[in-house]
Amino acid sequence: MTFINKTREGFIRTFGHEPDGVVFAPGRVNLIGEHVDYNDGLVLPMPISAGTAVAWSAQGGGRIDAIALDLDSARDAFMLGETAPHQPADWRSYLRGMPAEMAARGLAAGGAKLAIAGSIPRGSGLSSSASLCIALGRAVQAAASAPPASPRDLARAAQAAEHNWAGVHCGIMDQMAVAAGEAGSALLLDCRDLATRTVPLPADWAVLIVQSGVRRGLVDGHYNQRRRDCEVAVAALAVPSLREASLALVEAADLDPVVRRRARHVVTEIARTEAAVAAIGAGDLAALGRLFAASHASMRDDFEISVPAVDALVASLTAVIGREGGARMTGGGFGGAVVAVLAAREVPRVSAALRERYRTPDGAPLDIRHERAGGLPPE
Ligand code: GAF
Repeated sequence: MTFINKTREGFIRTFGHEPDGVVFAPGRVNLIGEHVDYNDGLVLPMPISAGTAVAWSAQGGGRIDAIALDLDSARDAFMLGETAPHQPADWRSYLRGMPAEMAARGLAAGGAKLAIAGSIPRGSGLSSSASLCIALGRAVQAAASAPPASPRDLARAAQAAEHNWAGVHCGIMDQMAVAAGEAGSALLLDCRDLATRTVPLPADWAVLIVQSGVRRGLVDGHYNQRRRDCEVAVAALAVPSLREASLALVEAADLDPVVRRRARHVVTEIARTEAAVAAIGAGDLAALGRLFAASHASMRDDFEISVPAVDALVASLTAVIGREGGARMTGGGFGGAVVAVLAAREVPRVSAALRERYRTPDGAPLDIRHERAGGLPPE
């Protein structure tokens, strides 16, 4: 049974009737451009086949009744406009926050019964929360019989739900990738003005997503601390944002050593993202591999967001891929998934060799997902 059908069946089991519809929003994997979205930088995420499905039916009176099918069938119910953030932050933060932030921006959100299911491993750096918010936004908008809002408007509401309802001061990359990305292609997003360009991957390339087995949460403070470090750098360098800072300026300025490393990561990562788009356009897997290696080293040494298990996985994957492609940690950091780009014909060999070389910290079987250039329908 497909994921969409399972969600529909869960709705029927819960509410006793057919839903009016089922919406889907993907997760995303970031190919390169990490922790630069909140510095007005360039990022290159790609939607993935795993995501969030929401079966919905409209109900009057502005009431929301929701079930999280794969979170022990946990329930939540509230009236639109009369709800407060859930403490501690969990899926209900997004359920309550997304319609509220939509309403705050003049986007229609109607009362609904909602059955929610997700296929993205949580805490893996693949944007399960942005996927949840965009899927919820599409569902409550459909329940209000409203025409679809623009991807930007939906993305901004979802970002505000993270900030104001879950306490994560994230950038806009994940929400834009999920709302505006095209399956099987990367999305070059300029976070200064939200301009987007679809960057198709060569059809004979593959993207692999491998779970390190270390779960992380963005709410644990590290993420917000990195953001504050960047703000300190911006103030000390007297630039509007780190997008406007050069590497020479960062190296010459009188900065605290930690702040200098953070700024150096951001400035060099933005340049690597531009170079990666050129490498993809030229079909140059070796050049892209070198950029991935430099990006991972920068996250490990300058931004200090990697962990030993992730470093070990990146090293193993890089070794088995060889020159034609590369691997790096993806997402907010401190665990989660690693992304690799390589020739599609190499996927069976690389997967088998990696299973020989890398053991997850708890000994669980290695989770390797293959995203094809050109895309696949939702799982
Ligand atoms: C998380 C955040 F939500 C994004 O905004 C981005 O900063 C990313 O970490 C790091 O690139 O996914």
